Amino acid sequence: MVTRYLFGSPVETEAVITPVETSQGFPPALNVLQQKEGLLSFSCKLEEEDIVYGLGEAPGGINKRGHLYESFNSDDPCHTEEKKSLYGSHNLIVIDGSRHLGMFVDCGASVTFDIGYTDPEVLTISPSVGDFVLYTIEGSSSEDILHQFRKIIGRSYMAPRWAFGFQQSRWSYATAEEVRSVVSDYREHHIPLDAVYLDIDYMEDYKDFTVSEERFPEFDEFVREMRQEGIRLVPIIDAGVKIEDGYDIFEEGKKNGYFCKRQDGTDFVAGVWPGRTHFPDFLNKDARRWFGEKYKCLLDCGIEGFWNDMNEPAMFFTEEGIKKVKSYLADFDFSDQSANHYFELTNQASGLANRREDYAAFYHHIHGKFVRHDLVHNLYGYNMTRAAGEAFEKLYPDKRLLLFSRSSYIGMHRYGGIWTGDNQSWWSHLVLNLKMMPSLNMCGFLYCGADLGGFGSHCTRDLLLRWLALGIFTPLMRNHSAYGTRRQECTCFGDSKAFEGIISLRYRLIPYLYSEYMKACLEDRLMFRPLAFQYPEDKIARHIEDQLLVGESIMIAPIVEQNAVGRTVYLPEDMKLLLFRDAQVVREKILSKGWHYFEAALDEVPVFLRKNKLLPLCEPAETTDALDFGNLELMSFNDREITYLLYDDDGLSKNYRMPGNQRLLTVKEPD
Ligand code: MIG
Repeated sequence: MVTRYLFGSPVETEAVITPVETSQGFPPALNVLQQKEGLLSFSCKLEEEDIVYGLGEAPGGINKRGHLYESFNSDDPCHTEEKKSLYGSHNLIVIDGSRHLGMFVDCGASVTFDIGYTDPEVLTISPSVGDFVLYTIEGSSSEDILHQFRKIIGRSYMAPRWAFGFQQSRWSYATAEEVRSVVSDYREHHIPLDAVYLDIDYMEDYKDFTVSEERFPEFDEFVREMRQEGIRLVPIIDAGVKIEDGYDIFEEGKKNGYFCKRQDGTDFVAGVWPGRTHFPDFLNKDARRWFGEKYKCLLDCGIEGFWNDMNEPAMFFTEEGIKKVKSYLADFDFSDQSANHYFELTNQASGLANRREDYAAFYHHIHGKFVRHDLVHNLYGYNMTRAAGEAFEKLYPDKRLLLFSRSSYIGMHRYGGIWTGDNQSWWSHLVLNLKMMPSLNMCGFLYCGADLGGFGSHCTRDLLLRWLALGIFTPLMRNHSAYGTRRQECTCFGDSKAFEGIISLRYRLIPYLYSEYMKACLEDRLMFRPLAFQYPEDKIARHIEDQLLVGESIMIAPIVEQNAVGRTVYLPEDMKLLLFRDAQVVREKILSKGWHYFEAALDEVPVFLRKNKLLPLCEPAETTDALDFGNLELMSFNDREITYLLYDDDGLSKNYRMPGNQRLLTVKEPD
């Protein structure tokens, strides 16, 4: 049962789209505290056995207990353990243990979640403003609660099937020639590949919806050429619009008042990649329609997918910030030799980016109201992606396009997916990728993934191989790396046979992964689940954080430690270990419920098949378009006749419910 509590008069976020009855008064399950005038906090006791799930894209474990989190979309490329915020704000949590209770704080401003951080036995939620909606969700289990939640926020975005292929990115492939050479390297090494990303350097001076004539001459021809190679190009779109006379996007936005404003009504200015930019007012529906339609120029060139970046929005500096530093420097007292004085000096300059003061210095026009940005900050990236999603719906009502975003809020899950931003080539970020998947699913984000191999820092061969061995299970499977780091394409680490094997296995798994993904979308369920959801009575399974169920048939237990040749795994029931090398099973073993140690070399991928479940595999191919779902090998470990519902559609249109899309696969009882 979902109950809605309204506080003050919040801006409508449209995260929840199914009407929910509003209750007067306070939620009975929570203590309501007055932080200060007009500001409320909600708290409740955590019992020893309670696990707290949720928060989507957040640092920390699957169990969020013990930490402090702040929902405030942040462009912070250093995702260390103590961080409170990342790029998305997904204010859903579920208490699971002594009781089952879900809470969703629908609020575009900062919200703090103290989940047993200050007091290990107390959970406190503190919105930074008095205007918000709180939903409580009661149910028989966490999965039941999450299912109810997903029902009220609406169906998740569904990516086209080609977006399940392997995708290669880098900041940047700056010329058509460079893209061609990446593609031909992959083809030469027989490593499957479906898409190549265009980062900011494809544009003319970082201007949205332009393509550099010099570096990508005859762009539509080039897009066509790549399609013939089986490759889709996916360009980046940044939030900031370059201020430049004669640039149509700038001129139109200025003329129509579509940019965010300062309090005095002038267009707000921030420094980002193109230099001085304006931010489109994505919270204004007219501006949203205008910006969304701009994607058409690239769609008309044959582009079928986009990634929206810098939409927290990220700012490198503002003129106001620089003025402040300048005046600080002008008054700098050289006679004061204290360390604090020195630290203050360095903080001044390094604190220029993404200042909270700057987020409080510009405004949106929302349904006739002038709303200060920091009060709706977390909705910005969501609405940029919504702008694109709504335009696609109009331009191509029956075509699925690829769309995902860096910054997000619940509600955006209806328009696109997420990549989890600027991680690093660190083993700990491989672990973070693993742990984030179920939390993202809980909040409705099913098409997601991390930069495989890590964005920042220099990646090593062993890290990339182990990371890909996890990445082959995530819907978005993209290798991406930052400017200045070592090249990270799978062809850059000597012998590429191991990469070919792991990525080919991904393609063999697509019938299963795509089925499980589509069913999860259509039925408002999770694709990645903590073990606790499937085995609630199993006290050990309840606390396992480095193994996940992927769909109904398999469990994964990735090796996430440098130099490890194997690892221990807990089986909550009898399972069959399938060890793949070169996309073939090279070892298989039925293991009984309990703890086991297994080994897997760098070129091997372990998959645990659940008893009486079926795993369909197709033949590998170099692109998703070449996969044959009609010719499947059925892996099973069964003592009775079993079936599997395969979801298989054209992968491109929106005819999800066609009767022919579901096919029952059967394996007979063994003799
Ligand atoms: O300030 O476009 O997260 O994926 O490669 C960096 C360049 C801007 C941040 C994105 C990253 C992308 C990079 N962008």
